[in-house]
Amino acid sequence: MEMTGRIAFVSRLSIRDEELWLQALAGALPEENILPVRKIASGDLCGVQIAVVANPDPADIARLTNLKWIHSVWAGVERLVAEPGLAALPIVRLVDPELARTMAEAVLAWTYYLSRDMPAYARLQRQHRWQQLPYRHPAELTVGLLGLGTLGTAAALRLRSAGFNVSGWSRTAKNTDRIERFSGAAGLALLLARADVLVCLLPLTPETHGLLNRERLALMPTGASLIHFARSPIVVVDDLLAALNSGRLSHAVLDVFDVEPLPQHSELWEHPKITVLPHISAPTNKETAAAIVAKNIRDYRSSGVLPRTVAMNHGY
Ligand code: NDP
Ligand code: OXD
Repeated sequence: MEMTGRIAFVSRLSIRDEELWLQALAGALPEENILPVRKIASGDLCGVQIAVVANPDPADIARLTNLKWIHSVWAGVERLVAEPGLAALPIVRLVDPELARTMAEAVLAWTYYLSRDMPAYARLQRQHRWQQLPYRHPAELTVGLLGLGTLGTAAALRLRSAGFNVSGWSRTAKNTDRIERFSGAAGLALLLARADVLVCLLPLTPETHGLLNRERLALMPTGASLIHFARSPIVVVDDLLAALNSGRLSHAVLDVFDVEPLPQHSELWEHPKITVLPHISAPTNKETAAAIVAKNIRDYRSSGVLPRTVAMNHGY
């Protein structure tokens, strides 16, 4: 096995953002030659064995005919997994404790936003109304976490430390201290029924696409809220709007959308029960991410063993 050769950076980012990534990667991996794919001479493309990618154009990856594996600097890899041309290539996704910390912070922040009734107080202020709503202690509320992976587990622990009750749902059944865990369709129904705040941190896969539809949203307690930080198609937006408009659900914090940036004409911008966030719940820290990519590539160079790869049969 040849353990040297160029590494291609393949992305559809702006030139500026691409430069920042290349700087961070060069700083973390000075012994490697990492170039944007467009700067690699066509005769040298066949020498590239590793691609570091951020929302890549599959056509660019197809030009790397001897690629051995792909390292995504994003945590969610649903587009790579769904790309037929890439099905045979091992994909490594970003697993970064700093990303998990940032996401856990966001989950706690927006859970407080809902539990301390900030959307209601903002409405009351606009109406010049002085009205005190009952205080709810965190221990009175249950947060249902869909997904208990790297990000979901960090969020669950942060919520527990803040005193919230936490129930989590994952594909495989596990035991975790102080977190009630569910799996399977029956488990999901039980979790939804007790979730005052539902937080979605699932990967987008064929199983999770459209998961939160009318029937499932109807299982949540009246007045419950949703925080969606994963991928838009997991929630059926029309069904969510119906649940908000009918008063079954009280509020939704959405960080992810079918089209990003959210188009100007979208009705979601003006909806009084929706908070629109521009995909900022967990911004990637380029330095910590580059250090993780560097470690994975160095380990591979020295041992020939790939880091943990995405399970293509499960889609995450
Ligand atoms: P992980 O792969 O570590 O965790 C995924 C979790 O979802 C696991 O607990 C897994 O179960 C569970 N899961 C997967 N499929 C199912 C299913 N069919 N039924 C029940 N549970 C399921 O992912 P991460 O925690 O790292 O990331 C989660 C997602 O967060 C990413 O895929 C991405 O879409 C999103 N994200 C969003 C960001 C943002 O800024 N908005 C930033 C980063 C990520 P099990 O434990 O059994 O495997
Ligand atoms: C994501 C990421 O998957 O930013 O959204 O890593």
